[in-house]
Amino acid sequence: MTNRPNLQQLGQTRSVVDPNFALITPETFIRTQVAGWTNTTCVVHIAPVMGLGARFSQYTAEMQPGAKAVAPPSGIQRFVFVLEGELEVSVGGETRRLGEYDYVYLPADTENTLHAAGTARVSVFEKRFAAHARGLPSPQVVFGNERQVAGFEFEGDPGLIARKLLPDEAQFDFIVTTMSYAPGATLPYVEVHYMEHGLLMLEGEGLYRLGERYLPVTTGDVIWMGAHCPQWYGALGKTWSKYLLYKDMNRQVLDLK
Ligand code: UGY
Ligand code: MN
Repeated sequence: MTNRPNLQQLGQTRSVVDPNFALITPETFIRTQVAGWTNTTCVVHIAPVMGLGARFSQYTAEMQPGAKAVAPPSGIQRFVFVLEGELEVSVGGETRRLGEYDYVYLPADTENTLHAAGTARVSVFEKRFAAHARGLPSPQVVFGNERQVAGFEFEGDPGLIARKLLPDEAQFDFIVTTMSYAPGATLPYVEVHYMEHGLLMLEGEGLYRLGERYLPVTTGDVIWMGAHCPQWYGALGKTWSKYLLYKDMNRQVLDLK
């Protein structure tokens, strides 16, 4: 008999769902099938069906050997980030192999397939392409590796490194970045902004301020932050922490619902 009882079995969890944010922790993840993905189980973390105002989806796809995914329905963009394993992306007559921390951005209405010969775990963000951006050139397919993206010091702090995984250009209506924190580093101020976020803790641990709560977070946790959700992070532990961060960008402010 352990003196550290498993509190999950007593109805306890670190997950919190609030009207303007959600912390969703792995002990509450539920696996399901998602249309367009075969031989794959998905954990859908964030989706408009939450009813809290999210305008994008974030899910983890666990691909089994031979798994495939076809492009999402018309009008939807997809960003895929490889957490573990390898997969092949076929798009524009070209097939590329992606490994750990590689990623691809697939614009809306672009024929493509994903295929995993072995097992792979990927983080996926999807967003309906914003109509206002249609006067601009279409966003192009983007491939990259997070570890090869040049970082920059966020607000001049060498302990807080940001990396932009997508071009910071007006035709893109969202961006994905990573934020890396040395132990003890923090966001320099509480942010309040009208853009929403989806976040996956990739490495390390710390304290996330969401609204009025300070919540311990660790690798594997997911966070949704709605518009104007006060947010701040402080890194704890003895290693750098890093999170993957979705943020909507470049839209007409009054078109948002
Ligand atoms: O740029 C951002 O919005 C970012 N610093 N937010 C965050 O880390 N919660
Ligand atoms: Mn922010």
